[in-house]
Amino acid sequence: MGIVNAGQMGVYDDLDPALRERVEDVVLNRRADATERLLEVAEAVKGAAKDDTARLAWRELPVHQRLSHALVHGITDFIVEDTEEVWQAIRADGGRPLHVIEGPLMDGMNVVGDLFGAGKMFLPQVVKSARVMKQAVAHLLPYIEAEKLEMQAAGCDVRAKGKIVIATVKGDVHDIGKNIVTVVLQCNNFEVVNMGVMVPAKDILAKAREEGADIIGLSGLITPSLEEMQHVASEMQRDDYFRDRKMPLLIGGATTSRVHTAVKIAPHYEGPVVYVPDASRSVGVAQNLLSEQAAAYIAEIEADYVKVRELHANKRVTPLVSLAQARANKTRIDWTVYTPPVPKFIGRRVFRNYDLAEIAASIDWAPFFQTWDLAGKFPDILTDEIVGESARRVYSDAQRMLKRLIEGRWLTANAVIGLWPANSVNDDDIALYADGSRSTELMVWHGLRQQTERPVVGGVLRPNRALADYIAPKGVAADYVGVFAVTAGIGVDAKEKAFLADLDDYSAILLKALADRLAEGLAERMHQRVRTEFWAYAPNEALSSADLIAEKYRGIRPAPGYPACPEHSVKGEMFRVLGAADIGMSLTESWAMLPAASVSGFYLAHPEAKYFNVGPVGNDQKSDWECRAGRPLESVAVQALAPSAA
Ligand code: B12
Repeated sequence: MGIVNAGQMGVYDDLDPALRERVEDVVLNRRADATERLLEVAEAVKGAAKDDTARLAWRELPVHQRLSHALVHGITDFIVEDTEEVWQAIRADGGRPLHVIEGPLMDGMNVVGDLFGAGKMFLPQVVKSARVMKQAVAHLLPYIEAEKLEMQAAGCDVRAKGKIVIATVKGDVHDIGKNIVTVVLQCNNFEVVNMGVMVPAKDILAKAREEGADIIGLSGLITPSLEEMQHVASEMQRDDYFRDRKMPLLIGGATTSRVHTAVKIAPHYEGPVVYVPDASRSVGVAQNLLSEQAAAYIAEIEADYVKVRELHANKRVTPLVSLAQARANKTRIDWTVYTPPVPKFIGRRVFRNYDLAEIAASIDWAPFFQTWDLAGKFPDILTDEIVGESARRVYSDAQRMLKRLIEGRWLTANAVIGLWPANSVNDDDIALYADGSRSTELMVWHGLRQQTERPVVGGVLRPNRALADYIAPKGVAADYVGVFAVTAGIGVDAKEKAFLADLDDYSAILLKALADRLAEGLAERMHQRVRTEFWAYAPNEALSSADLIAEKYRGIRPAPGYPACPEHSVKGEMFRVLGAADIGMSLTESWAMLPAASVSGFYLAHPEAKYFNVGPVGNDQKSDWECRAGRPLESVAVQALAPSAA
């Protein structure tokens, strides 16, 4: 028989696995020496119980300090009872439920804000604090609603401080950054209406109007979203509701920048358009825009953007060579001494329900910390003097969630790869063929070539590269390429919803960050298997995780959108030949992939294949590409040819 103290029950999954195993051995009578083995670890656990008492010493503090402690440390365990206690005290003094928020809760959040502003607290902790705040506010909501009804009946104004409608633009599916910004703004007392992803301009404007928003915020991860942001700005200009109010427009997300905002977006709208580089900056910007000194702040931003535009206009145009010259200076590869390796199979292969534990072993953790705005290399970041503690905590939370995610099969990971005969054609393109006869084209990947003047290094002129350079030209040798699409995002939405229903943004963001890591991990693992098993041009490759992350292997896996192949629309053809729909993947009108935690690309096997930046291309290349591909070349930097190359 066992006696359970319900007040001391922990989360089963959170138990130390070694202790849990020994307890289970006793409970389930799994081995003869189970009792002795449990006693062996009992002493250490007893110590931990003592530590717990110390850990809970803050519970002896006055309730206001307890709230502050809970907020700063992100502890939700007692938040409802403490909030209720404060509310009862405030009510007894004739106060309002809002005073609990504006008083002790905001005091606590101000401590959080100050620590964050001073660089003594980092994003993961702030999002955890926000979770505490949200739960406290949720507890107060019924009281606030009841009071609102009473006040409305008495004709009072119950409008909140500042309201921001925020959305990821049409065609884009990424929302971690936007969700982080939402949480940070909310815990600084802004009301945020988060519209989610893939939101068309007209819906954003309709919502902003309906909600009586003060500010609109847009987010986007991939380059096609930049054009959509311009479109939203133009639509705000066309609509006198926004134009007359000069409602501010905030711009954020991985591909956005101050220069792009100043040069490409702001000119489309008379109201203030402000680029916000990260979540920590969003509060100051929103506060400034809604403050009494807003006019001066806006004038400052506008003056800055005028300067940015001038600098941009006067920027020395990067000298370009003509496309013909660039082609004449392609990567020199001696095809007579190279025999392209032949894949073990030709065609596509589908991998459903990929083992999540196997993928987890291929995770590169460095970008995970970037998500949380923690700068540093992994694993050194864990012992970093400044962000180390924060990094360790969020990493340990991630490890714990990853374990639960794997054991509970929260997500489904699928992959599809294809290995096909291929040759470079028309200098810059890569044609994929259905079979070894190379008579039926499956698809053509229309490539872009570097057109900037190349430097001379060690007496040698650097080539004007295109990825097609690494594939044997048609008629020269029988070469091959691979194509892949992987996702680890199936199931994310349902689980995220559950976390959000629990007012747990921290876990929702953590989950998405893990799904992204798993997608990248699966891409890494499939590439490794292609090199060693399926194409098998490196069957004996034996690299450490660090060497794999440092890409010390032969071959590359360029992904459309990356600098060597910035053109996104090829994903349409890739998805068709791969039959990516079979594994639950699809594309939006801007070529973003669904689910969001997905990666797609090509495999090139030549030992000299490397990543590079295509950079700006000339109008001659643009028209040549459009002629070859039969569609417009969008979202790629195009500039007029320099006079010398004309
Ligand atoms: C991690 C990552 C991924 C993850 C997912 C990222 C995610 N969930 O957002 C995975 C691995 C899934 C991925 C996939 C792809 N990626 Co990626 N990815 C990155 C990477 C390395 C980091 C992005 C990130 O998560 N940053 C952390 C988050 C928190 O930052 P954030 O979103 O920018 O948000 C912050 C600020 O921007 C700001 N903010 C954001 N929104 C808003 C909104 C408002 C109103 C405000 C005020 C502020 C604000 O505050 C946030 C918090 O501080 C970047 C490179 C880089 N260094 O940026 C490439 C990058 C964004 N990816 C890129 C590409 C091309 C892709 C793929 C298309 C590649 C492919 N073919 O498979 C796919 C697309 C996936 C899809 N579903 O369509 C390119 C995009 C460039 C382009 N030309 O389009 C980048 C820039 C890499 C590069 N150098 O080329 N990617």
